[in-house]
Amino acid sequence: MNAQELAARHEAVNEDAESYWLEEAKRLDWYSFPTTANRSSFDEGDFGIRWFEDGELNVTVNCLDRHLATRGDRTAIIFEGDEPGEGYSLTYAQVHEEVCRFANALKACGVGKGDRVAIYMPMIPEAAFAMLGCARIGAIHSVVFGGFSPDSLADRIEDCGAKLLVTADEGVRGGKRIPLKDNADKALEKSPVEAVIMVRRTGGEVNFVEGRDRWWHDLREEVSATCEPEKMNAEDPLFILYTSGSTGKPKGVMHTTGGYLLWVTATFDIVFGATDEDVFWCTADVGWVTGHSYVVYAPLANGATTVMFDGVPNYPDFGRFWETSNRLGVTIFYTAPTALRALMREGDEWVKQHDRSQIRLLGTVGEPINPEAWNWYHEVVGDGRCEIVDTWWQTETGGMLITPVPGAVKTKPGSATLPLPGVYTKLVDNDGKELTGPAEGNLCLTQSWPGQMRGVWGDDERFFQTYFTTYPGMYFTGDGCRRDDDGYHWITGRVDDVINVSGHRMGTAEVESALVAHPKVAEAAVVGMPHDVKGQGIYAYVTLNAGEPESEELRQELRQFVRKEIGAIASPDAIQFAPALPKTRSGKIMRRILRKIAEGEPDKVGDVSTLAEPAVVDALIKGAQA
Ligand code: 6R9
Repeated sequence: MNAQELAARHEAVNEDAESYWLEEAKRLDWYSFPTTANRSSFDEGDFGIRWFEDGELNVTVNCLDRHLATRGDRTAIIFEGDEPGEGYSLTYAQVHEEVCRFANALKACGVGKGDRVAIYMPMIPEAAFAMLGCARIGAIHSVVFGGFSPDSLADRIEDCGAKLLVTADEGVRGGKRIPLKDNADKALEKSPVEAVIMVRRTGGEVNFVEGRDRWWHDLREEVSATCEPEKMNAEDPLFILYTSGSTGKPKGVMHTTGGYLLWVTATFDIVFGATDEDVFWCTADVGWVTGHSYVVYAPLANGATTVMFDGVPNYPDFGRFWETSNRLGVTIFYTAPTALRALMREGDEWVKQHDRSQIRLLGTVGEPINPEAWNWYHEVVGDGRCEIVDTWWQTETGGMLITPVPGAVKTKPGSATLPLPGVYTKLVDNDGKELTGPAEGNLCLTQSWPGQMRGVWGDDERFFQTYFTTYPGMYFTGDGCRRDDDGYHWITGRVDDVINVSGHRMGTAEVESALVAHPKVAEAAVVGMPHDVKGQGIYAYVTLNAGEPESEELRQELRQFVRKEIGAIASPDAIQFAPALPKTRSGKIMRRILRKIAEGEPDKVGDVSTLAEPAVVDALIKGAQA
């Protein structure tokens, strides 16, 4: 897209948003085309997010059926396993058949419209079949990242009331096996489901519960290869995806059918512009929103070829991304800054060994990209040839909101640049006062967009409370942002109690509650710390029970404990034993102080006079682990 075309879009949506969105809605096939677009309000009195509310469609018809006539033989999914070259391709016709079969298998297990299905899977095509199989029949999927612990899986199954779980015998990552079914069995002891569909991935030995568990390969043979799609209202739920927030347990972010699909379809087209010549590789796992939107839904809705990668960037060596890109003919590559930083420090040779001349566009997502990593991506990976799109968005936003549009927006290393058409940002100070011109503040969105989340599963109040009360009348992203002279946006990171570890969100409250569950721990406070590769690491201050000796072994034990409670991504990078935590006289932990110490800037702790015991701070500074 060129600058004029992009400007025309901005102008059109600014002038008459209703018409613009109804025109955009033509990107999709509807049973019943919507007569209205936006019917949303961020205000307390008539709060609600609604788009295309009288439209009817089915997501899988858009992702699969409508391509069959013209591109049934075109590759839809290229699967690349953990071992280089372990994989295969599937055409649109093949994926269509597998999805119909999966949908019928779900039905055979008693799943119907509106039922919830939990998916705990490796990055194999069956994960996409399961997601799309749900969408075919109007069931609501909730994918749980395969790296999460049995307890985390159990919590999510229980919260959404899943009727069925889709899993695999084992996963394989970096040559190591991951006991998915064992984990699932443990989770199901706590939160049972009626039925389990298990995909054979490794053939490893697993427990099988008669009457509850079914093998996918058996079920697949028993069911028909055709399945009538369910007509869904645009506002019927499509999926729930749990994500961490400032407080409490992860919340079930709910997305619906019409608005979400339109948003991911349009943004994929505008930003990546994939044509029949392209092979698109987004390295995210389907356990995260990036995997939902840009591995599965958006590429397929656009009839593109998408890569599903079940491995890691450093296996069998640090050249994996570039070796595989070359072998599969990848032209558009989309990954997280943390992966780039990890590869960058291994040296350029791993990149240069492999021909990358077919790659035309590079993207990043998940966290701020530091200019060094951006430049390395641009110069070394892209040979200075490819544009880079630094795409800012969130689980809550469904798809990209602030990003360069190739050909139309000049990039600056480290900036996500400008909002897409129909996205309206505002920076405010902590009192909610609008900041104009170049400024740094809290990033808010003043108007709804089709891909916006519709609610927190099972807790309507929490949706409004979490996002719309800090700055009334606006959606608060939880991110800080600097806007420069050109109006470019530079995301500075989370300003709430969310830590972004390797592009994955962790709530400090979650890690704290895991730590205090340990019998030797009296109290814990968790903050983010700068980390060269992960972006942010987890820094935990732990107060032990009286008389409990501090030791390196206990540190290790606590790390393991959190890993077991939540998953490896939550394991603290640093643990400081703290005889006491800095608290106000009313007992509130002063996180600002803990953050500064963890950031290695103890001289910036600021005013400590309101603390109940100011001397605590000196003790903490002496014991800092940074
Ligand atoms: C898509 C995704 C959302 C948080 C978000 C922000 C950070 C994402 C970013 C970025 C700077 C970018 N984030 N993309 N920060 N530049 N291009 O990552 O969703 O897992 O919900 O995380 O990630 O802090 O608020 P999610």
